[in-house]
Amino acid sequence: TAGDQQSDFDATIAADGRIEPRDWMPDRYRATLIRQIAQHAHSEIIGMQPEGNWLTRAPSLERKSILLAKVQDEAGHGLYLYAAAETLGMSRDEMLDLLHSGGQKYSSIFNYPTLTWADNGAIGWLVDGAAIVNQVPLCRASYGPYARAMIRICKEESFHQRQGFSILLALARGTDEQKAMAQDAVNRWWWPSLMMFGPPDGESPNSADSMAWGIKRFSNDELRQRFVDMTVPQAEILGITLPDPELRWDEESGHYAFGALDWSEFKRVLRGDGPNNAERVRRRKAAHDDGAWVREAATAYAAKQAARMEQ
Ligand code: FAQ
Repeated sequence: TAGDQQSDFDATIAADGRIEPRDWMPDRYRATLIRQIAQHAHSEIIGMQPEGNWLTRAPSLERKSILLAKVQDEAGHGLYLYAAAETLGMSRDEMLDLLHSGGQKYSSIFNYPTLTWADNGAIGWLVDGAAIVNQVPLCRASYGPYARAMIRICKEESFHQRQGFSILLALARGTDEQKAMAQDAVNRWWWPSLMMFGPPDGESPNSADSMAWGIKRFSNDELRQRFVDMTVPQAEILGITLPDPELRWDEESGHYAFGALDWSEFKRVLRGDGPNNAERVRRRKAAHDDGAWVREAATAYAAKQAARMEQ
């Protein structure tokens, strides 16, 4: 009965077990997972654009091959995540249509431009750094396919974070111009990277359910604080200043205190009004349209193989 199904589900969640695709689950649990996993997948593939912009201009062959591998990893993450979301019953075509029409979101962070080479360092260090802090707890999310995808993604993200740090470290040890370039990139990416964790806890409508269902394990503000605590000592090693005059160690709480985020900017970017929203979506649609022949060829090939198997 429906009551038995609900109590099985509740017992699995209470025991910190995993819900698998064929298990019964409440409609709202399914819907929130589709929302979050699709948004996450979209972020990975839209997130290829800012750094993809620098592939042809990387300063050395080594940096170029590292960046190429990193951007390809993001495509791979998108694929694992779309596959995980598909197990919940929404097709990839449908998710991509929703991305293109604005019916599903992608992370605010990818609506900012990459103006200099140092931006690739700031993205790796701060954006991938924030992604790791947010995603390590998701390796224990209650939905099996999502949690398993996250394990591999997190391993790759640590390489991404290290390569970003390495770019900034090289610049920070370089000429005055290179140091200034690194500082400028960090100045521009710091606050947007803090916004990746989502709105403050008091204004996070999805958190209560997601915490009760074991999808989220920590709140938006808790993870934001964890990221700040982790990043400040790394900035000291780089000799780079984080652009927050209120940033200071707070003995009492055992954490770094930091200044207020400009949530009106976050809302503006979510509404589609960030510096690069229009360009990101336009390029995504163009790439999708240009790839139509590949999808057609792959579908025709699969049909031919299937017909052969039947003979
Ligand atoms: N951007 O109620 P909450 C990466 C939306 S890392 C845009 O707190 P929730 C790696 C939220 O969806 C980036 N929208 O929501 C990489 C909701 O709207 P909705 C991707 C945001 O879900 C690095 C509304 O605000 N990572 O790609 C943002 O409980 C370098 C209210 O918020 C993930 O997606 C935002 N920053 O918590 C790739 C991680 N924040 O959906 C390439 C998985 C909030 O009701 C290069 N996701 N919103 O219309 C999560 O952990 C959660 O979804 C949160 C938001 C924590 C992001």
